[in-house]
Amino acid sequence: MNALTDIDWSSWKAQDPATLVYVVKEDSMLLMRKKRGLGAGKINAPGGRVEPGESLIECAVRETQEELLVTPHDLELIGDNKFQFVDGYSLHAHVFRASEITGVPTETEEAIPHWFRVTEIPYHEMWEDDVLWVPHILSRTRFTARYIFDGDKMLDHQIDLI
Ligand code: 6U4
Repeated sequence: MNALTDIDWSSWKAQDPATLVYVVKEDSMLLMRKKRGLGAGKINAPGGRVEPGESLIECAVRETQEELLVTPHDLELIGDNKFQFVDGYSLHAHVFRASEITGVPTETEEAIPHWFRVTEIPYHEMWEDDVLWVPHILSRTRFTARYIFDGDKMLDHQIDLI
């Protein structure tokens, strides 16, 4: 499996539903350097796997609280990313934009927070796909996307605007 066409997407269901939360305030975006878990060492947004019985919004808020000790407000769903890994793992990450937080972003055991100007987002330190769709968060363009990854190498992708 190394191409999108190798998969029957109509019956695809991720092993793990997950969320990502991009806080955008004025001309800055709140990101973080991940210390552990999937994508450790990379710059990413707060987020993680949905727990049993939890809604997507509840997961998005909880993960942001756990990872950066802030509470995001006014969450808007902007897109969703279906990641199929060649080792069989799969993750469906629902992408939210938030326009407000309460609290001060603080380092935790999971991550170190960083504000970046939206013109200076460090795509070279992020997952390979992020450069393709993080701009849609900034423009509030809704999207749905599918990817094949081998580890952290993107083999194929398709992003559709909706
Ligand atoms: P545990 O250890 O289970 O508590 P958890 O925080 O639930 O960890 P995590 O952070 O290890 O999950 O991994 C899931 C996160 O990885 C999701 O929020 C999305 C992120 N992720 C995975 N592949 C990604 C990719 N290609 N691009 C991206 N984020 C990705 O931007």
